[in-house]
Amino acid sequence: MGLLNFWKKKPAPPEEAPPPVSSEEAPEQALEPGQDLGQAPSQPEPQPEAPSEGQPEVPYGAPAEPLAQEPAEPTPEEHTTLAPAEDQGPPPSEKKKGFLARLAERLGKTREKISGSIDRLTLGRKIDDELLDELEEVLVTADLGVKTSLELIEGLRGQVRRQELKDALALKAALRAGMERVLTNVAPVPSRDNAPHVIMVVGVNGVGKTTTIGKLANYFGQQGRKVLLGASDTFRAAAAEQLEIWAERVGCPIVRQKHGADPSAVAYDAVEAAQNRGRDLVIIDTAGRLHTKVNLMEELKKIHRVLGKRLEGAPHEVLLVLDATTGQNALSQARLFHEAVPLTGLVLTKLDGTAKGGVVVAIAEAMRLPICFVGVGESLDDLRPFDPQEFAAAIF
Ligand SMILES: Nc1nc2c(ncn2[C@@H]2O[C@H](COP(=O)(O)OP(=O)(O)OP(=O)(O)O)[C@@H](O)[C@H]2O)c(=O)[nH]1
Ligand SMILES: [Mg+2]
Repeated sequence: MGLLNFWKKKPAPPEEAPPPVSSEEAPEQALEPGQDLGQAPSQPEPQPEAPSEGQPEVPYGAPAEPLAQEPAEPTPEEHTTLAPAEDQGPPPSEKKKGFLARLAERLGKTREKISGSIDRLTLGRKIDDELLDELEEVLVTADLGVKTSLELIEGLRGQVRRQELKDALALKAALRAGMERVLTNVAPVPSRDNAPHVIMVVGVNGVGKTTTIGKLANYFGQQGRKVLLGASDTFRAAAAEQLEIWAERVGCPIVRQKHGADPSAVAYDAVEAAQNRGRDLVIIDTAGRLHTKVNLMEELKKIHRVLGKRLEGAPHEVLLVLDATTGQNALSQARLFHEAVPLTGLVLTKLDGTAKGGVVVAIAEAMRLPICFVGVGESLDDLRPFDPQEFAAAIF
């Protein structure tokens, strides 16, 4: 279990505060202190698409797709700076409770959709086959997907016939157990121990990639990991600046180049810089792209290849970020991204404020990919390793 274990690895002894990126250290071309500018990133391959000049006919996805969102700069939050451990607020147990409470609160719409509907459905009624048919409809509309819903309901039918599910409470408990089974039953990721460990983050426009990277850098930084960010979104204006703001908040270095630079070259540089500077975790941001745009998916493949040329086995993880509010569309995104670059895990963002949280279950089942993290808000600590039990508990 590489990925999931990787997240849980024993924290290294906390390093001294990593050098924050300052604007002096960050000239236009390559902002990484210690970056060897003279050493041009090797260009192991010809460049099929140069995002700088020949702009893709469709600007990385936005207009055609209703799900694309105008990405916003991260909002300043009270708890965005890495304070010394003592100032980090409540002890972990309380923190966990706090997050659980928040998760439950923010999954409110999904819970209302599923749990609330079961309450209404069962009110004064016998739990029988007919009721299960109606329940199936509820699950489908909560975006669990037809196949998953059908399987969950089929799993309940026997229990209903044996009259084991007498009331709404028992029905919910059985459904919750079924959901947990689906979510836990995902393919393991081959284990790897690497320095630096390279994570590439991909996804369509505005799903929350950059925000997630900021949160991930914070999460791993707090565990004593030496994170370095690579700004391979060289396409969208101000994308690198946005990532830089996160790097500053978290206090980790960033490698970037000028707008329009080859994203693969930035990725290459980032790994090289991490090796030179003893950073043990590199997270590469990429431009949002429509999963249906073949040339943009080719570019993603190229980044993937170039990373592998710089460091054997890299990227060790490819995380697809999915916006939970897009519901079933997330499934086709997952499929097409997985065809382009082998995904190792998923991150589901914006689980706050959507009634479509059920899509988590559908995707986990369909893709057999672990859901590594979920995002439930816009602040630095609104990201958590995904826990099936916790998730199912928050829904019911
Ligand atoms: N409510 C909520 N908002 C989120 C979450 N994650 C990200 N966002 C918001 O989603 C918007 C887009 O986030 P970005 O991180 O810029 O998304 P992106 O995928 O990097 O966007 P592009 O680089 O343009 O493709 C921002 O307004 C974020 O604050 C989340 O878990 N919950
Ligand atoms: Mg971004």
